[in-house]
Amino acid sequence: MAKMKTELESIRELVRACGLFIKDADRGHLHIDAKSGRADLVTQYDKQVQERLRKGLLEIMPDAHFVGEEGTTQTFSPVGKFFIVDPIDGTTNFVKGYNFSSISVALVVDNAAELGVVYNPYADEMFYAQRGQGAFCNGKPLHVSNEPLENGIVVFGTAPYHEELNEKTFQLAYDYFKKALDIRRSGSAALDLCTVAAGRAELFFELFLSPWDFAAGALIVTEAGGIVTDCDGRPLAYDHPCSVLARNQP
Ligand code: 2AM
Ligand code: CA
Repeated sequence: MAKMKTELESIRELVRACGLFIKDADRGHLHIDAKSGRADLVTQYDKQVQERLRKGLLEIMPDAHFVGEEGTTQTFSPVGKFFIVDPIDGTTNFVKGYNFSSISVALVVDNAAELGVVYNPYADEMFYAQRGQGAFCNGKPLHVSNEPLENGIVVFGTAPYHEELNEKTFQLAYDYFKKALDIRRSGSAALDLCTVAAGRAELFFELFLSPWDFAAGALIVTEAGGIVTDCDGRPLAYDHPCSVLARNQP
C-alpha cells in the first residue's frame, strides 16, 4: 500500500510548485504596484501565488485559518491554527531579476510555530522544520555554526520602507562589520534566517519585519540550534511587526 503523505510533505510539494511558478515567471510582463511606499512592491505573481497557497494549504488542513501578506488576509489570533504565508519573500529581488527570493509558509498553533517551510527555487533549496524534530535542507539536517562572531558573517535587512530606521540600521551594520568578518544584505529575510540555520552566517538582524517574513525562518533557526528574539531579547510576536535578531549562540 502506498505510504500516506504527511502534512509537511504535502505542504513542501505545494510550496515547490509555487516556487517553480515564480522561477519561470514571465518577467517581461510584470505588473508592479507600490504598496505602502519605497521598496514595498507587489506583482501579479505575489497575488497569484498567495491564492494558490491559500487554496492548497486549506485543502491540506481544512481547520486552519490563513494569514498572507497580500490583500486583506492579515488577521491573526493567538488561539487556533494559522498558516502565516509570504508568497514571495524578496519581491524587490524578483522584480529586478536578482534571483534570490523565496516562498515562506509557517503553521502556528496556539501562538507557537509548529511547521516552517522556506523554498528558494533558484537554488532548489527546500528548508523546513517541525517543532522538536530538527531543521533540514533538501533532506539533510541543518545546524547553526559554532564560530564566534569575530569569525562570522552578519546578514541584515535594511527595512527601506521605514526611513526612521535607516540610521540605526546602518549604525548597527557598521558595528557588526567591525566585529565580524564581513556583512551581507540579500533582500529576503526568510532566506537570511535559513542562511543562519545552515551555518553559512552567524547572525541576522532587521529592525522591522512582519510575521510572514520571519515565522517559518525563525522556527528553522531554532530547530537548527540557534536563538531568535526581537532586538531587545523578547520572543517574536505573530500578531504585529517587530525587529528580529537571529544568532548561532548567545
Ligand atoms: P517582501 O519581499 O516579502 O516584501 C527585505 O528587507 C525584507 O523586508 C524582505 O523579507 C521583505 O519582504 C521585507 N519587507 C518588505 N516590505 C516590508 C514591509 N512593509 N514591512 C515589513 N517587511 C517588509
Ligand atoms: Ca512578500
